[in-house]
Amino acid sequence: MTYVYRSIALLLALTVVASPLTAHAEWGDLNMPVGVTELSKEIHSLHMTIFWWCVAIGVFVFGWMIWSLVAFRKSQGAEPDVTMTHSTKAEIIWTVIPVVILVIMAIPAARTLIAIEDTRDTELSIKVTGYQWKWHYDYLGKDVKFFSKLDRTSDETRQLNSGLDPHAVPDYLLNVDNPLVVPEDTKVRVLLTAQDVIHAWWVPQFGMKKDAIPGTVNEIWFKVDAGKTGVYRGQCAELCGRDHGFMPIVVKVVSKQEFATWLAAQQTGATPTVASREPAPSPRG
Ligand SMILES: [Cu+2]
Repeated sequence: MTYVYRSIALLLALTVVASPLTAHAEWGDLNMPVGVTELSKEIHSLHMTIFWWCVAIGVFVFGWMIWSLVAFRKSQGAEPDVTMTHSTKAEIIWTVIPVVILVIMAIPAARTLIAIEDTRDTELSIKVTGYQWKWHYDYLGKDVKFFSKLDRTSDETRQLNSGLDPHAVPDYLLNVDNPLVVPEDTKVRVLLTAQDVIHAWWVPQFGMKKDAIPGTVNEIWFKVDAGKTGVYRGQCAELCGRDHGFMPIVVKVVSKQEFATWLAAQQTGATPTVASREPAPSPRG
């Protein structure tokens, strides 16, 4: 047994040595963010459920393995069993148990997948079109549409030999001229498509990411929790050419009241954001 105690002591010593290295890191930062939407929370909770299942399986399998290695070592006079070459009973057990575990895991996973695809009862639909290299937002049925592209300051600064200091630009390369504005506590359906090549609309805090493909309409939805107003940022997440890294996404989540005011202002053209129009159709049609 001295060997076992020595091993435990070594493990403890290693933990003590390693702890100052990890003390700085916020443990929560290592995990997937919870996000600010109904779906992102559901996805996070599924992720945690499966994570703890995996931890339990890992502890069981490695625990049993390590115990077997230690308890039945040669120095303790363990004799190998050379007669056992096949056991139908063992095979059935180690097949049935994992199958049962997978089926149990599939239940919450299927529930979440169904929720992700459920776009019923949406209160607002926005068509998002990816362009090289900007986004176009169209509030369906609201007569509000505009382009959203990298903000001018970032764009000027990023040019080769611009002589401008990127550190002096707030939210460098992460800001746009016209952010997408959506109300909190509202189920918003996003219809994704693209004009030229494949892009992907991704705001990590919203939990969902999907490709925007020319000739195809993909759907995602999000419902930002009440009280989670603010600015959320994202990126194009599908390599779409030279300026793929320069077409950020900014979503401004506001109260329902503020959204109604903003929408009305857009409709009457009171602010310049509606001035950006769709480009003329390409010669190919
Ligand atoms: Cu893109």
